[in-house]
Amino acid sequence: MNKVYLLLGSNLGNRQLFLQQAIERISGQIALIIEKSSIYETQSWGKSDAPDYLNQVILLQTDMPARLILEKILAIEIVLGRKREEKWGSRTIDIDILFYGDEIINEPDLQIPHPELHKRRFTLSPLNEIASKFKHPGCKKTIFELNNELRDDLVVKIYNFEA
Ligand code: PH2
Ligand code: MG
Ligand code: MG
Repeated sequence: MNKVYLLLGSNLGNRQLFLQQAIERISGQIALIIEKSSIYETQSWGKSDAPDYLNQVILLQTDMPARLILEKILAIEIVLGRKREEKWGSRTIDIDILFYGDEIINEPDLQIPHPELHKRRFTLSPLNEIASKFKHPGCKKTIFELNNELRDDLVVKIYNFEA
């Protein structure tokens, strides 16, 4: 079984509900979720005028091949109203594969580990909460180390739910 870490993100509509609906569909269609980080509210990275995101990292344990996981998450994104219009455009839901065990995959449409994860506080903060000892299979550093070396000034804070 592989440890698969996914990043969820939403900055349009009822953000918290989109994360919750993504989690329900992922656990029904891909694999049971072993662990979830807190939800973080994060400043938009790459596009400063976009609304703040909610981000969350989840851990699955599965033998499902990475490509099949990718197909399923793309289908879930579409069902939850994702429209792809511009790079880094606002979205109801984005689901990214961060790690697939210690595998390194480099294909045009599937790159694992996620090639930008070490540069982004909105990814490393939730990841560090549940996977600080996990070693990045490319650079061999732990998430804890990557998080300490990170230079990203965008604001990332734990989100306090409004009931
Ligand atoms: N996703 C992006 C681009 N920028 N910024 C934040 N805060 N959170 C994201 O999930 C995010 C982003 C591209 O996928
Ligand atoms: Mg993304
Ligand atoms: Mg994506």
